[in-house]
Amino acid sequence: MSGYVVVGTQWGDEGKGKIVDVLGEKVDYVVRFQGGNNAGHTVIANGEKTVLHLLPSGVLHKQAKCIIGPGVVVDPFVLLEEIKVLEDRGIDTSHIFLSDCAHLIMPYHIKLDELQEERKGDKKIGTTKRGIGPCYADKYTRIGIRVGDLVDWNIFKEKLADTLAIKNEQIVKLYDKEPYEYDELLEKFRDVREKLLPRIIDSVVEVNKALDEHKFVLFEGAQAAMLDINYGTYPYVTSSSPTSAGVCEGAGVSPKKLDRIVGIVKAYSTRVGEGPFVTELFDEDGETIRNKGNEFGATTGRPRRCGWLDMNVVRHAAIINGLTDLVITKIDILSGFKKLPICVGYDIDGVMYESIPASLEKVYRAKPVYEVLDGWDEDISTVRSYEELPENCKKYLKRIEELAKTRISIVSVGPDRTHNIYIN
Ligand code: 2SA
Ligand code: GDP
Ligand code: MG
Repeated sequence: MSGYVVVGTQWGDEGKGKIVDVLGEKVDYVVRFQGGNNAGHTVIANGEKTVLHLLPSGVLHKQAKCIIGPGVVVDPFVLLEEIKVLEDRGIDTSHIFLSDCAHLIMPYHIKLDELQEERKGDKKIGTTKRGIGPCYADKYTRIGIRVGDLVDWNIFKEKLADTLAIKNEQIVKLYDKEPYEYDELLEKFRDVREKLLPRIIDSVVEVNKALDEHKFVLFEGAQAAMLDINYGTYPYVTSSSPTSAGVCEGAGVSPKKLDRIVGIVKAYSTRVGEGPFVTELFDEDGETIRNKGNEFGATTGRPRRCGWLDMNVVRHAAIINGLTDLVITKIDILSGFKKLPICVGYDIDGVMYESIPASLEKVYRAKPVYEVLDGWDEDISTVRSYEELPENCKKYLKRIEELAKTRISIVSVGPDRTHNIYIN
């Protein structure tokens, strides 16, 4: 069995897409298990940049069957556009499949995401406005429409009628906006259905069979632990579980089948959207990181908030995911800083915390407790072996391993597929 999981350990944008693409060369399957097109996963191969939102980041490898799993929420219009963009570039897309259990993001979900954010005013979450929260809400309220419902047009027509009646009531009564026209909406889905039908599969059966046959299956997380609906900084989170537990739930796979759980750690912290961020920098160092690291949302283009590495966050992720390995990314961006503070705990009202308290108010009051390491000046983007790294860079990496109690197996020193140091 080879079930391999890649998850974000911070607030997303750690470089999961890059690492999934790198590992994707050797795998039989890449499976997304949660989130939707709120994700922006960047892959740079042969000098060409591809930003993926719904498609698994293994898509550039023809041998890797790419599955959008049961726990994902799917905007079918975005999916078809993403597939078209690849096809226009001459990339084969015949290996892309979609679970019949995945839920459909409907146009009214996107509208409601916008309206809910507007209504919250300065208490807004800072969502990507892709309809993610409202779609998951309908799933759990049991009025969602699933990809599999598209297979029988009569079932789809009936479900759309039932659900639209409820959604229109919300849109009109709560927000005083125009209702959606049933016929118009239905018509939009006629073409979508035709195009998606050949890609709809029972992914649970297929993925479990592959694991039983010892095929290599890579599960690709979107977002990250601190955005987890249960264990993140609620309510400033996304509406799914971007953790190894999310794989079991969102791909229909037993925990017994997960062999390695790889946490991607950016060498510093970023966050996009609202919510507490204990090590956030508001000074020149923050600006330097944002500019050097090109820290802008891969889906919305929003500037990402930047700060020092927070090991309380990474430790939290290591525990809830059961991480077996760490991959450190973007360490090249830290070259040139004289001093590199690492947050090793929070001081909250005089008490030292080495975990993330559930109370948001406590996290807002937390002061970072830093251990300050010496930096290095060398450009490390051409380094390909651990031994060649500057001594202070090795010390930084060693300290991360100690604090997370987890080994580092890859260090990424640039955005390209080839910019990696492998550690045995
Ligand atoms: P949502 O849209 O309901 O999931 O938003 C809820 C919170 O989750 C955050 N979130 C993200 N954070 C980092 N990266 C994400 N993907 C894009 C990227 C983001 C972008 O790769 O850069 O382009 O802005 C992502 N998706 C969701 C979001 O900011 C909210 O805090
Ligand atoms: P994801 O959401 O976790 O897949 O990450 P994103 O793609 O949203 O953001 C990561 C950004 O960092 C992308 O622009 C990547 O091309 C880039 N990147 C990934 N790894 C490295 C690295 O080691 N060094 C540098 N300089 N850039 C990297
Ligand atoms: Mg991203």
